[in-house]
Amino acid sequence: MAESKKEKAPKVCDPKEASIDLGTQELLARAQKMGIDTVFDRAVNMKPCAIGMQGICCKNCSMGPCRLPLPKGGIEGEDNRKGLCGATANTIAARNFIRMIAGGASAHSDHGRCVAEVFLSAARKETTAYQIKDTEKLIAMAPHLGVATTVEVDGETKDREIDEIALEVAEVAIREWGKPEGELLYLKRAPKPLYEKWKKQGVLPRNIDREIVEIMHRTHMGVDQDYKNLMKQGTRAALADGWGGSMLATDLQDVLFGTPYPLQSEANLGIMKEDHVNIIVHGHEPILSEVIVAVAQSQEMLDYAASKGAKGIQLGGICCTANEMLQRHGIPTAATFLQQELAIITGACDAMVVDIQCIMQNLANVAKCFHTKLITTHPIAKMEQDNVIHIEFDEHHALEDAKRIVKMSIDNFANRGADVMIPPYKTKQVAGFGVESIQYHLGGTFRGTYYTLNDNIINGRIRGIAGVVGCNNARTKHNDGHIKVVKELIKNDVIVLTTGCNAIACAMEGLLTPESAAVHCGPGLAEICETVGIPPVLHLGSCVDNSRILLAATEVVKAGGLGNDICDLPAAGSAPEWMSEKAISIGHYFVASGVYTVFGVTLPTSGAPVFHDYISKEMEKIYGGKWDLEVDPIKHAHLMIAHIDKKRKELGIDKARERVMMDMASRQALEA
Ligand code: BF8
Repeated sequence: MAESKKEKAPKVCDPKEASIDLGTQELLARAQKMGIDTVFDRAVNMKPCAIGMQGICCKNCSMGPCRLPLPKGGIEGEDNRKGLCGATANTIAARNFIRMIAGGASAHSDHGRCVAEVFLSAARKETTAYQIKDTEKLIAMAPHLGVATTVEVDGETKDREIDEIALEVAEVAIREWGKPEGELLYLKRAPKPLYEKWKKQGVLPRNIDREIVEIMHRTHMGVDQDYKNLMKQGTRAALADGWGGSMLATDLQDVLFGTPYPLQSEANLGIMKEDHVNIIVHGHEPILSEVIVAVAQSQEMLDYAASKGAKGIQLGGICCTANEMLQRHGIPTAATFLQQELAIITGACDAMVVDIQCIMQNLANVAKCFHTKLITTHPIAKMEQDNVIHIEFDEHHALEDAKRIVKMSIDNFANRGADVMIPPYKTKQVAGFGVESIQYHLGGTFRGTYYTLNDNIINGRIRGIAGVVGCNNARTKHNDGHIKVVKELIKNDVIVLTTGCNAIACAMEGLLTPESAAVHCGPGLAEICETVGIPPVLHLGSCVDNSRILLAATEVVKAGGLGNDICDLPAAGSAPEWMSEKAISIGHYFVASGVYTVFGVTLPTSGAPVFHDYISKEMEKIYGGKWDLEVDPIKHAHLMIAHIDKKRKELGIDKARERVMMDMASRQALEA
């Protein structure tokens, strides 16, 4: 009888198979004992849709969804698959792919827009919570927006008032989202041959919003039905992200909150403290977290916490908010994307304050099992569950909002249950690198340039440069791909620039310390790290800070000896555990900037082999960069190393690993 049938209990994950991190394993076991499901368990119970995963399900009109499964043995001869309207597998996969670019580019760029709006308020002095902090960076970025930093007075050149520069920068920057004509101003920061390539291909973005809107139009039923033409628009929007929205977000944040500089901190859930009020800030925009940091460190709040029996206030970050608070203030990193539910499962999280992006809705369900206050703060990111508190954050009353949030967290300290379990694992990390600090560290005391870095690449101590970035994905073992790829690269003398959740994974593994070089690096890279005192993996910040990698690569090109364009460099990109649309946008602006870019897990293109070949083979002929997919982390790293070696050979430096310091004359000879 139906009633007597027992409901099958959902399966749970094997914690040891789910993550390489001990603390994560212990908290997963605790969650399972308490009957609380996490993303790791849900991944075991829900299989991904095989057709969607391959990129060949079209739901852009209500005659569908049309599904075009790829036959098991592949396709012999002509591919006759088509949807009701006749859309081919290539059209469908390309449309889906560029809609992902649109999603990612809009997330990064809307974040940038919010920063630009706050920047404008600060420049107009409409808010006291934010001020222009880094005037040097302001002066450095202004010319790229066509803003003069000097003024002629009676035939004499004088410095312009900082307030005046800030206001004009704010006004010009904000127009980049919607100006009616022209092209994005930052595109000219790219090496000239790259800019010319984009121009020739007709992919120079006009303004940020327009390129995203045009993707939505072109992928509407019955518009663009040529995968190459669709990818052209995907390229425009991705470039509008990397060299537009993201780059503006990074620059404006640096001017408002300070350009990061290397500092020491800690990482992993073990940073939470049983006798402190634990406030976890999660999301992406530093607009909120900057003020929370200031308020939580104020004497007023520390006294208030003490009055409630707490020894202090421990702030911790998750996802890219973690990276933002870390790189400017040394606030410890609590967790990667996949550990967010676990931060609450410690039982010690008095408040989790979230803004935008990468926030799982299940946090609300987990918070219901504990005393944790889950606070949403952004008008565009609310949750339907009734235990979620919404405190809308606004730059005009930022201090009051932050005080209310911190006070609420302190008041909640007393409501903690007895059963607290903070895993005792945390590691030291050095973070806060950027274009400016790499120049300082690797440029030598007197030079302050990229010459020394280039010399060491040319002489082979450093074999090449890798940008390893991106998310966690519950379909693959947490942090396993990140760590194996990065360790294999540094073992082979490839220096790694990292951002996002890869940076957090590396921090948790102890790879962001100078000492790790002696343990994990090949002899050349180990020697450099030891001499200069840097880690072999340089943490460049959050996902919008991937723009720092683009600019660092441009500086390497400018320093000479390694070709004329980013695609000439012995460099490669990687996202071993990606999951977000933002990763597709990032991947594509790297590819379109000339970088060979390898993704792990899966690519939503495998169901359309012709389209897949287009982005993973043909595209290299157009932009110098291309996509690739490799699930095995060691093979993944070796694809990157093989590409780096190919570039070394093309540059004529493949035999240069005998480590001779290059002077200017030898560098010029190489270029000739
Ligand atoms: O923007 S790496 S999981 S946190 S999307 Fe999200 Fe991915 Fe983490 Fe930052 Ni980036």
